This record gives sequence, C-alpha cells and structure tokens, in this order.
Amino acid sequence: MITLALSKGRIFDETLPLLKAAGIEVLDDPDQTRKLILATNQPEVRVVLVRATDVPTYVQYGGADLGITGLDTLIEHGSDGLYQPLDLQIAKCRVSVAVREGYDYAAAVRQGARLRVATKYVAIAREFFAAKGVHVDLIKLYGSMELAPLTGLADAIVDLVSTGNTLKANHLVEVERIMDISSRLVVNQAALKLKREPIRKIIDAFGKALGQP
Ligand code: PRT
Ligand code: MG
Repeated sequence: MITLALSKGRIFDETLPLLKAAGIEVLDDPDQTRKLILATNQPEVRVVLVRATDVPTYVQYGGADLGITGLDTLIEHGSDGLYQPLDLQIAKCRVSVAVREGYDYAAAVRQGARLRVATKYVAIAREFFAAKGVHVDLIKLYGSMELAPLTGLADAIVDLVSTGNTLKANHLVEVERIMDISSRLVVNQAALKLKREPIRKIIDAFGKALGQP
C-alpha cells in the first residue's frame, strides 16, 4: 500500500490533476465526506487527509509514504528524513512582511528600532531579519496574523500573500517580499527504499505532468 498525505483545500484541489496524470483518481470528495482515509481507483494507493502543518510530520515518521506540502510549512518543520524530489508548482504564493498603512517601516528599520513581528513563520522571519541585521521580537501566532498590527500587538507581520486582497481589506501594505512559495512533493526516505518501484512511478508521472525530464 502507498499512502499519500494531503491537506484539504487548495493543495488537495491542485494535486488532483497531477494524480490524474499518474492514473490515480480519488474516489471521495473531501468536502462531502467525513472520512480521513480516501480510497483511489488504484487499490494499492490511498490518500490520508491531515492538517497542512502536519503533512511533513506524517511523512517523516512514516504515517504516510509521500506528502504534498508548501515550502513555507516545510521550512518551518525542517526537512529531516524527507526526500524532496519535485517542486510541483502548485498553491503558489509568497512570504512577505506587511505593516499597517501609514506605518513608516523603512524609517523604523533605518533607525535600528526593535521591531515587534507577529507570525506563524518564526523560522523564516528569524532568518530573514537576522540576515538584514534588523533586531526583532518575534511573536508566534497560529492564525489571523493580519489582526496583529491593527490591534497594536505587533509593528509588522510575516505572512503568506497571494492576491494581496486580504492585506488590502485590512488596511495593510506589503513592504518586503521574503520568498516565493510553491508546494513540494516529500517522500519518506525509508519508504523510498522499501517501495521503490511504485513510489518512483508516481514521482516520474508527476515529473512528466510538470514537463520535467
Ligand atoms: O487553513 P488551515 O489553518 O487549515 O491550514 P493552512 O492555512 O496551513 O492550510 P491552507 O490549505 O490554507 O494552506 C496550505 C498551503 O497553501 C500553505 O502552506 C501555502 O504553501 C499555500 N498557499 C498558497 C496559501 C496561500 N496561497 C494563501 N493565500 N496558504 C494560505 N494563504 C492565505 C494567507 O495566509 C492569507 O491569510 O490566504 C490569505 C491571503 O490570500 P490573498 O489572496 O488575499 O493574498
Ligand atoms: Mg489557511
């Protein structure tokens, strides 16, 4: 049996065409079922639905053989024991710094002020500001980062941005782009050895669908 860990929502939706290219069709719609293990048209392949941030954990410890996860999540989790054969070019976005409209971020940085930065992406933020030589106090949040500058919890946030509509709706502006994000295929190293043939088949089919040799 080959187990693929996916999160519901954009990653699941954008993975379906890749699975299809590999001849795999998921038999249930995750939005219509309460099942967490979904069968596919291939009796030897199943999908498990987990929280986006849990995908690397499932694959690392062998709860799943493969998984699809955002680079943001992968960096925060660390890639110990994970083989990363493919950038799937799906669920694209960027990690950016944003502040309240009217907040003079450039001046604060120039003056060497100690910035309070709220984020779910503590590792990415720490590395980014350290490289710039900007002193920051990082405040870890688990969601709704946009609220932090509006309530005085923080001067800035580090968050994912796609269209920018969420920032705009909350009177925030993007002041720095930290990195581009897309989703990656991750594979359990031991599974790759033990189930080499079927896993290779999936990796190759995904690669072919992406136009990679
Ligand atoms: O939502 P939940 O708390 O269950 O988990 P999650 O947010 O970790 O999962 P999910 O499915 O929302 O995101 C999974 C992955 O999709 C992320 O790890 C990213 O790699 C990728 N991705 C791509 C995004 C976005 N685009 C995105 N726009 N993840 C989140 N967003 C959010 C962003 O955080 C912000 O709140 O959408 C909002 C901004 O969107 P715009 O279009 O208004 O800029
Ligand atoms: Mg989300």
